[in-house]
Amino acid sequence: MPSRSVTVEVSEASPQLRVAASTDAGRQRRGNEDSHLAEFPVYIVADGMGGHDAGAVASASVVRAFSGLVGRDDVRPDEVADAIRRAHQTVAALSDRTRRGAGSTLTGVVQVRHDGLPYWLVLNVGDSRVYRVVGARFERMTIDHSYMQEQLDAGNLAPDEVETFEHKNVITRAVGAPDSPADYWVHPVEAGERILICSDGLHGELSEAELYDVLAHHADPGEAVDDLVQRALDHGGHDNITVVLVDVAENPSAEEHDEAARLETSSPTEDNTDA
Ligand SMILES: [Mn+2]
Repeated sequence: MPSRSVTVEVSEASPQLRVAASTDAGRQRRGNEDSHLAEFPVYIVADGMGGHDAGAVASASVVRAFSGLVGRDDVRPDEVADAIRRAHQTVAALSDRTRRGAGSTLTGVVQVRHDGLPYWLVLNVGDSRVYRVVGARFERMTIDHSYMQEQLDAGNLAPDEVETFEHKNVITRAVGAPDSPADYWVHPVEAGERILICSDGLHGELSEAELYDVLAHHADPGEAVDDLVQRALDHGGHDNITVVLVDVAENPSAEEHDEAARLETSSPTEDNTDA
């Protein structure tokens, strides 16, 4: 029985964020080559590849390249680019040393500051993904670097053929591989938004409609993450599954008002009738 735990964390540096994360080896793979980091202001997933344990070592070193940013609320975009550069160097060196062609995907968001305001710096190398829910809108924030995406872009593959496409696992950029720059997008942090970061062990098993359904069903990030991982396992768990979910509070001050209102309206007599 693989161990799996979901923790919901609210860090002091980011009281407006509720974060849950979980990873599972799945039902087919012996080990787990995914790694993740979900500590303010860094929320990233890395999916390693390579012989023996090279994939696990690669994804772990990608994540470690970001550890110096943890706990800071003043990270600049160029520091994120530096972390990615360090990750590239470390994995490329590992690849050379072990001759096992180690590589890793990397995707996620880092909260950065620009002119005193918080933004998400969205980053991606490979085919792990970032999605975002805001209101009833569900959107993908990253574009896969994969052979499948290239075939879609070229019009050689129709969207309804994706499910049965043979070469789903072929990626065209990887951390540690040549010619693999990261894509970046910048996004203001928005009240009430929910950011999902995942490896292909999740988005390869669940349709985007099902991803959205599960997210819409659970207000609690820990429950949402747990349900997502369980469904990926139920769909076969063909690959390692990693899920990070970052919830931005609707409106922090409104929430405090709600709490105050609840305290005012609950009297001891009401509690007794309930019991
Ligand atoms: Mn994978």
